[in-house]
Amino acid sequence: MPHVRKQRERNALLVGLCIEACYDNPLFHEEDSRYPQDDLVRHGMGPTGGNGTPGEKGSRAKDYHVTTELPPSDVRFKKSFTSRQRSVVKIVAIVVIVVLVALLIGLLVHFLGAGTREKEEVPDKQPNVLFLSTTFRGRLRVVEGPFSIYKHDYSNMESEAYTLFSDAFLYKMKLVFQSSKYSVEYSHTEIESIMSGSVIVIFTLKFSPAISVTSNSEHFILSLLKRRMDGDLFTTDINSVTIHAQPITLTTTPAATSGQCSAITLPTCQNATTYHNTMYPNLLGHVSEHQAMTALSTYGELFTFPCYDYSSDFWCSAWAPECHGGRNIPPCRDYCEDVRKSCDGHYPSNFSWPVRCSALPVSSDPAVCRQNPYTPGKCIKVTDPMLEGCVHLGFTETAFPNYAGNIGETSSADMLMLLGTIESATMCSSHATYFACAAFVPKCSGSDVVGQHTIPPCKSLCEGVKSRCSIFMEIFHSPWPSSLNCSTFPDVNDTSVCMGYSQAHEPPKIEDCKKGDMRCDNNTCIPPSWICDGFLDCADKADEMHCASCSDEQYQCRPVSALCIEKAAVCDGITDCFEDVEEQGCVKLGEGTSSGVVHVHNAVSGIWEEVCADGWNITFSELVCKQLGYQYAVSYINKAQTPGRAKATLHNSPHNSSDPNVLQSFLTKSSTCPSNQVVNVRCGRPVCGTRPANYKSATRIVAGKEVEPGTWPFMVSLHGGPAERFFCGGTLISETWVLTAGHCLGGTTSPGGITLKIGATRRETYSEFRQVRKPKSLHVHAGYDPQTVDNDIALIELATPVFFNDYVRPICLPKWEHRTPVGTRCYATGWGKANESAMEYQRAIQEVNLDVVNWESCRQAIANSDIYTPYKLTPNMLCAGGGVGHDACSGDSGGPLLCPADSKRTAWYVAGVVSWGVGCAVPNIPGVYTDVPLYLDWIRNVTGNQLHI
Ligand SMILES: [Ca+2]
Ligand SMILES: [Ca+2]
Repeated sequence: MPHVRKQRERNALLVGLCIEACYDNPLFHEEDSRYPQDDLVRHGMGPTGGNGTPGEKGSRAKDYHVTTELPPSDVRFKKSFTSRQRSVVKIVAIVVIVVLVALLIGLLVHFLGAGTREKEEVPDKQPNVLFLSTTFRGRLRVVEGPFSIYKHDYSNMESEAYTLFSDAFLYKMKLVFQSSKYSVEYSHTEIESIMSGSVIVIFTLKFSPAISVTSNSEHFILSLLKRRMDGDLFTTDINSVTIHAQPITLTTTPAATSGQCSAITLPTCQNATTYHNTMYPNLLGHVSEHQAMTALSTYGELFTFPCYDYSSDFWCSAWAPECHGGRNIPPCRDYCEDVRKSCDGHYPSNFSWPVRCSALPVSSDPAVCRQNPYTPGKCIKVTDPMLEGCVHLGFTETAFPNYAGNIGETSSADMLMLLGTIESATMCSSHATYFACAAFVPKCSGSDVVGQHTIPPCKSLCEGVKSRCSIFMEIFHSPWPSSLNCSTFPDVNDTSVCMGYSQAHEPPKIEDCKKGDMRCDNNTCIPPSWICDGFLDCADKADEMHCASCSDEQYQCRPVSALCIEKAAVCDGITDCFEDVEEQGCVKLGEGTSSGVVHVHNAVSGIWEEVCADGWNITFSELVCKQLGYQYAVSYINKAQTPGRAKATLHNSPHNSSDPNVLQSFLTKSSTCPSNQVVNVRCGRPVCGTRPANYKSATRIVAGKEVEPGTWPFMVSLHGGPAERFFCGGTLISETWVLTAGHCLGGTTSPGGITLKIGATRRETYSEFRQVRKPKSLHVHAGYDPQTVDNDIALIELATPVFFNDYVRPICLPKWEHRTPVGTRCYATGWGKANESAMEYQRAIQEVNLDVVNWESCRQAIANSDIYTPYKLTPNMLCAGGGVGHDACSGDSGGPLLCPADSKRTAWYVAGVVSWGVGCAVPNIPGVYTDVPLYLDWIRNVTGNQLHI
């Protein structure tokens, strides 16, 4: 079942990812208070703190909802094979495995010989295996030919004579075995010595893998040598040829079988199988549990490697075999073959399949050998602790294969954990877990008499969950299983036919608002501080209605100013409100793009008036472009005005006391335009990194660090699925390009599932400044590695360009190869959690001041941290922060580290992309960012050099 393996590996990867930080990606965290994290989990160690016995099944996570939990074995696996001793470990492992394999086969066979020989298929035709060997030691005397006379130089392995002899002899041996039945196993010959007098060669024949030594095999090799070494170069004295296989031995000799069954106490196999008794020596010859445990420290991987649902059971059946009637029972040959088919070739490199299945018995008698516990279609109890959640939902009995093709609980639990994680992290669908249970541990019903069958999830449930959650599965590199085809499921409100119909058809849940919150737009909660604050947060305007003070003819200065001004004073070029907010956003080109007919806003009539071309010159064009956030005007042309449109005409000079830098100062409301022409202006190159709507005023105190609309006009929020669930941040770098983190897109290939919101600081609510866009294409850096999070950077191209205004602006890219100097005071901005234990993402953008930190000291701080993280700082990463309480946190992923582009801190560039960290704001441990200046070439290539960087 190769697809099972792939799935498991993917999920192991996913799980590895979860544990390996990505702490700042909400996908890797739960937002729901039902599932509080515990300390150990948060520290990435898994529930046992990493101290559990390797492969200990009992130590697996109890609550699959907690996203960072996973079987600690997976972590350990990763750790053991990512250490610097990797290659040494591998070599040792291979050597010991070879030995163990040999023993396994040898002893199993030996064991069979003792107990079940009569059950073997062809007992009399197969000679008894004595033992296994990789080495045969032999000697022979050369009696004729050019090498038959001893030369003194034969004692000197450096000599020409020795080399000549050796080459010829080894070549001859190769020829001998090449055409024999050992052509595959034969590896090479080594000359131990050439004895004087007559030429006597002491040599060893090497076989790999080990071959079974029977009296026949020794005899075969002997006669092969006698026969084939006779003639041409090396005529041998037939009687001189001897051969002697070297048995592979244990360091300790197995004790005699006691014949006493006792309870399994080996933790790895305790409660991991359906039997409870074993006996030592086991089938591998370990004489005691202690010896078996010691061996397990090397071979734990065999038990936990995610290649077959029952591989743990299989290895237990050798390590702590079922003891029955005073005898140990080996696994059956078919069982061995099933595991081999799934696992062989999938172990870590060079960790090859270690068992010769053909040495195992074939029988359907459970007293002879242990059958594969996988019985297709048979109802079994759900027992895996990871599936407890499903048991609670009533999925107590199941049968495999399930609806995704998994054949056991382990791989099913992985799928369940994935969907549970996604559900709690993104709230994509409140039925995701229920669906996962129905699909992965489907309810089994019926009996032996009437026939057993599983009940599938209903089509509507399946389709609902798929449409809402599959985008997040892709991000996790684990796309919706192709075998899980919703359209094949029935859809009736009858739980004996399919599960989850009523859930799929229940009305959408009304979100519970916090105490003091106001509900608007049917299902949006608005905190009290956003009510009557001058910013529309409800599409139905409920939050800004009945806000007292101003009359209908008046304009309320915002934000949170009680000042009322006459509407005629809006967009008149004269400051009336603090920070002249009423003079912002008064002009636009066309419908809001970088070119088009110049419009000015008339607050009294509420309409946009076209500006009359009479008196227009290039200075006005420049004025308009600068006002709109562009660096210069490219051109302007006059064009006939559309009949019936309202218009504004130019004055020769601004009104008294008005701002000469805004076009509206030069305008007067008029209905005449003698030429009947208007102006069409085209602006060039947006000003980047500025924040025209960022009002830092002593008159206003911002609670906490929440920023107001317009403060960071480059911020983008990424949302997934039809419910548009927030999951990552991003930064606008041009009208059509958004920069984010590689891990925010992960394995996503379909842009359709993602929605981007630009210009809104409040991520879930309506905003009049918000521009919503769909991606046209996604570009994750080709070097992005989910295992190391190196090159954690991605670009999203928007399907339609955004309109720049005071609330939507591009950020500057760093100057070419300009590495941000250590000590630079920057800002991290995002919707991330206020702290690690916070349950919810921030409703509005938060900002935090951070200093860029020296790379090497950051590397050391992370490496020396008590808190486990499998990531290492790479040269592509930048560190910032490390002060108490100052850090990016979960949910900030993909968002920017913004550093000042000029000494006055009036413009900003994106120095980093929030990537990962050790916890949130752990003292002295900085957060880690993708070092953007290193990726300018890449950005240039992907965007087709449209960004003028
Ligand atoms: Ca409001
Ligand atoms: Ca004014």
